Amino acid sequence: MRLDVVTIFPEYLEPLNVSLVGKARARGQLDVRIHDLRDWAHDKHNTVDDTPYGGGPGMVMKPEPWGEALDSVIASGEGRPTLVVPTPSGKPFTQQLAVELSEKPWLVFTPARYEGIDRRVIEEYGDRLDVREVSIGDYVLAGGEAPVLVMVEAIARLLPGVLGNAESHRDDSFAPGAMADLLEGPVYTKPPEWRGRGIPDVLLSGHHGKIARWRRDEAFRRTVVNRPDLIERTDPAAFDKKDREM
Ligand code: 6GU
Repeated sequence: MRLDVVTIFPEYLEPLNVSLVGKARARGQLDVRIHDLRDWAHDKHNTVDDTPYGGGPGMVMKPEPWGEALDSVIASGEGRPTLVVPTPSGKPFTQQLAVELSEKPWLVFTPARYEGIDRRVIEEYGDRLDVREVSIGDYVLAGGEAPVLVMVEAIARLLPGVLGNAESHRDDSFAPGAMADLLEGPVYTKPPEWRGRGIPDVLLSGHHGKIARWRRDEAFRRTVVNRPDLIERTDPAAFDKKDREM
């Protein structure tokens, strides 16, 4: 998969050199290209923002540098990328969207600072490309760079061969399947006693059926406490008798 990011803070994307995403790049599973938007701002001060029409606080990112940047990035590859526009006004970034985006060959991210990008840029590329305006949650960040880091990590770990073990995302919270819409439960490792605290006996029992039941109960309990909205939106048929007794 190819990923391009156009930003006024290329150094903000340096974490993409590290850990899972960094290793996927080193292995050639991900081709990540970071671009400085100011390379396409041609005045003396490399200006990329201006005051909003209609007044109001803050600044708006000018359309011309974005247009030149995106034309250049698009022309540098084969076919049409999917354009991912991070904005608190976008549709929610969910595991389902991460899966969908992980199946695309080429994504271009346009993290903005200030009050966002001149609307005409989104309209212009919306006529030519699949454009997704996406928010990572109900809070406001100063710019889209941190959301790009979040989205790229969520997408990259879904690519074939990026996670060590092919089973590693089967039980993820929000993964489709038997535990759909339940959060993951607690996990334990050695030592068997730490500061007077032991391990639930069932995990030491070797009884796989009982362990699976315990994990489901813990997942259910955690979901009721932390995310009752997930229980509400789930088809009651997804729950069994034991769940209902909890
Ligand atoms: Cl994608 N951008 C900004 N600036 N703030 C956000 C966001 C995105 N998602 C949630 N808050």
